[in-house]
Amino acid sequence: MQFGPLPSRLSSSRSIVVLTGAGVSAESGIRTFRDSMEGLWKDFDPATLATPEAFDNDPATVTRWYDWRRLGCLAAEPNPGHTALAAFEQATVAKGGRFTLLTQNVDRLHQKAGSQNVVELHGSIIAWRCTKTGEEVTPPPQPMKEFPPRSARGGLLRPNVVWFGEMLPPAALAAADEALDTCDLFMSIGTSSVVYPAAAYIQLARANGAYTVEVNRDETSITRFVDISLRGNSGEILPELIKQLQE
Ligand code: BV8
Repeated sequence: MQFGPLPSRLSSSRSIVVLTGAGVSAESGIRTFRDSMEGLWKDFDPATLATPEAFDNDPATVTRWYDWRRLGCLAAEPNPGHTALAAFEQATVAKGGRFTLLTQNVDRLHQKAGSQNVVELHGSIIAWRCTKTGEEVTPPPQPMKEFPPRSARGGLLRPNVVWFGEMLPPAALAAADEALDTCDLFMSIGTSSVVYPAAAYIQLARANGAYTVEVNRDETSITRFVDISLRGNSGEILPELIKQLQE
């Protein structure tokens, strides 16, 4: 694959922000949200499942759906795209650079692949929390036995994800803003860029003069704003691109 001046641009960047979405985990067998064919939202309406109101109205159905997705995430393995991003971070930090991985994904595959500085903008489906005490728990890697599940203190357990209408974790927002303020390279990978505030990060990066790159199988609403948009699967493009950094 030919990437023109991009490998040297990535190699010379000193403060890198990468934003990932469900597309990065697609080649690990985890369904994306908005893909017309097999996307999660094709079979499930997010408004009826990924909101606090949905949980309040029908906690059994919502937690059953999340436990099904949780088990899929636990069974999944990082793909070459995840591994390439971990190698890119390592190479950047080894040269004294900064690398921040902002992910909208809740599957923790970036961490499984070895990425270190990961900011979970939308929380994690692997961790759950008691709605009574706020205590965080990590359920065992087996199907839950009751829906809705309850904590030892008797409170309902919910996934530690950020639902629509919920604030993102303040620490995640602060980390994202701080990294975006100083980045000289911003990469948006495998996201349809429709969910805010993450969808606005490209504009923040551009306003700060960062060089912007998109890697996506399809065109998105930000394709026209980036300096270069690479069309294809991130699990194929990223390993090839990162290999050329090291040549
Ligand atoms: C909030 C967790 C304050 C749960 C999710 C303006 C400002 C602020 C908020 C809003 C605003 N306008 C509207 C809002 C409200 C809302 C929002 O953005 N709505 C959208 C629909 C318009 N935002 C919120 O509610 C956020 N909260 O801002 O709080 C507030 C509150 C109320 C009102 C105002 C402000 C909370 C948002 C988080 C919601 N939680 N998930 C769960 O997992 O169930 S969102 C969900 O969508 C996922 O987290 C996911 O990360 C996110 C984005 O989806 P993508 O990751 O992009 O996935 P998608 O399928 O869409 O796209 C995949 C892409 O990959 C595609 O482009 C595809 O072509 C590509 N692809 C596929 N395969 C590959 C590939 N690319 C490369 N290689 C491949 N192999």
